[in-house]
Amino acid sequence: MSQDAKESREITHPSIKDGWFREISETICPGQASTLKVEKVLHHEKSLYQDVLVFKSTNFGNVLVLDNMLQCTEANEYSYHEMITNLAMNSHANPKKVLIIGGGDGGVLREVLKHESVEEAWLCEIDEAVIRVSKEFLPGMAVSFADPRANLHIGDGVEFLKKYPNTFDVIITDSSDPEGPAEELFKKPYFELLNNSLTSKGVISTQAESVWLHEHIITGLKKACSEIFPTVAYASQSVPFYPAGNIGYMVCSKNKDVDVTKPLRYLSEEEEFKRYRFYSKKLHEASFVLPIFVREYMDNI
Ligand code: SPM
Repeated sequence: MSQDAKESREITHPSIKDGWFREISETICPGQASTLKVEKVLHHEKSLYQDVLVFKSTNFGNVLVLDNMLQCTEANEYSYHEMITNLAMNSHANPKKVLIIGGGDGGVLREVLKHESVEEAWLCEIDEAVIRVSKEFLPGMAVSFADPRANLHIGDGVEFLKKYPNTFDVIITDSSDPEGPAEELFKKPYFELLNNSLTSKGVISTQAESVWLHEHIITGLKKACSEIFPTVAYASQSVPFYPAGNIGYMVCSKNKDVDVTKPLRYLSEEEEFKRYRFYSKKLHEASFVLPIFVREYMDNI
């Protein structure tokens, strides 16, 4: 085959059929599949850790998919990244040193560095491929890797945490689902390490799946966190690109006197409109108000 023919050959992927990407997982979203219409596959590789796919969707910009599970769409990623970041950042009085575990696409890093108090932001991502493809295909998310306050470590989050006790004011875990490389990030020993790496009034947030689909994951996380942190609360939001249109976060603080459901720091409404497209003080507070069926399985843990 000539070089020209090779270059023009279309990339295909098993999760794409008849021009539609389908996210199917009998363990993470049993009996339900999210679909997005594909304009063009931009990149596919098997990295050291996972299957990495990027495609251009017809309506939602470029899309990152890891191990067949959709991570974010360019058009709406801000909804997830603003919430997972600011629920934690604004529950700390003065976050100077921040760590992101995972988050190789750079979306959380971008949001963390919007805070003037931040002197250093570290990002520990196990898979260099995620960072590399995000810089190429998701530039609006990867924009902050060039910030002088950003420090990048390619490696295992658990091993990284062991080396940095009592170091970070805020740690945000922006992981994929609890299968494959992220499995350990949903277990109690991981939260013990987070607790150990936080400064005295430190705060964490971690992606904690959907109230509609993942009762077993959420209750497991709440139990583990409640055995370690004096302050634990679950927040939930609507999101267009995850199954059931919903995603949640476990937010915990080492400070027993802080109420993470009410931000310690916030902007005027005018400033919020300049800085954010989704998060606001009001939405911070509202995201912790949970439906009765969720309180039934979570309140007594
Ligand atoms: N920075 C974006 C990374 C996204 N983190 C993944 C969140 C996964 C949510 N689970 C959805 C359930 C089905 N995949």
